[in-house]
Amino acid sequence: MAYSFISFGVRGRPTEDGVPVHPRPALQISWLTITSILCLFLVIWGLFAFYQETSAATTTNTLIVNVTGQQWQWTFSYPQYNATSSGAQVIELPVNRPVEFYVTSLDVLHGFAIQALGIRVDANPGEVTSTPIVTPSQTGTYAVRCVELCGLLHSYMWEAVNVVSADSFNSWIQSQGGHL
Ligand SMILES: [Cu+2]
Repeated sequence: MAYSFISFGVRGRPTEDGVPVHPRPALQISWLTITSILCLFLVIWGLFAFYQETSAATTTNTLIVNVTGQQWQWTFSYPQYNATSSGAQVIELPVNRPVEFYVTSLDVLHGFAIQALGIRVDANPGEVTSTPIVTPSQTGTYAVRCVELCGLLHSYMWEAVNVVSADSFNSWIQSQGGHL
């Protein structure tokens, strides 16, 4: 752009028409070819990285958490442990273990988000949507929020997530009625 401004710029009112543009097939074809190859390269690279991540995740012991939104609370269940946490206002996740959320809704559209883990997905009635697999790497307390305006008490539709050590998680799961 800078080059064009300097070498082709005209000050004031132009007095004559610019040079007509002639087709340059060699330039057009090479431009299309080069940009197509670049795009293809990025697509193939992206797909390769995506599948690599997906297959790596399925071989580890991913924790599955089912999430159900309803006006105006979240219910979490841990199917691998037969544990359910309903209206508890706090759930736990083990640190350094991959986790995948399966999200749905009982009534209206809700939005399930844990900002600290980079998770944000719609909770649709009648549909189950899975999130990307994430691995919490630091213990601490984070927030689960509803990020779709879903009615009167929407702003109260949040819970805390405690990311804890594996031992604490195991005892918490048992306190929720789960079996290890
Ligand atoms: Cu909601």
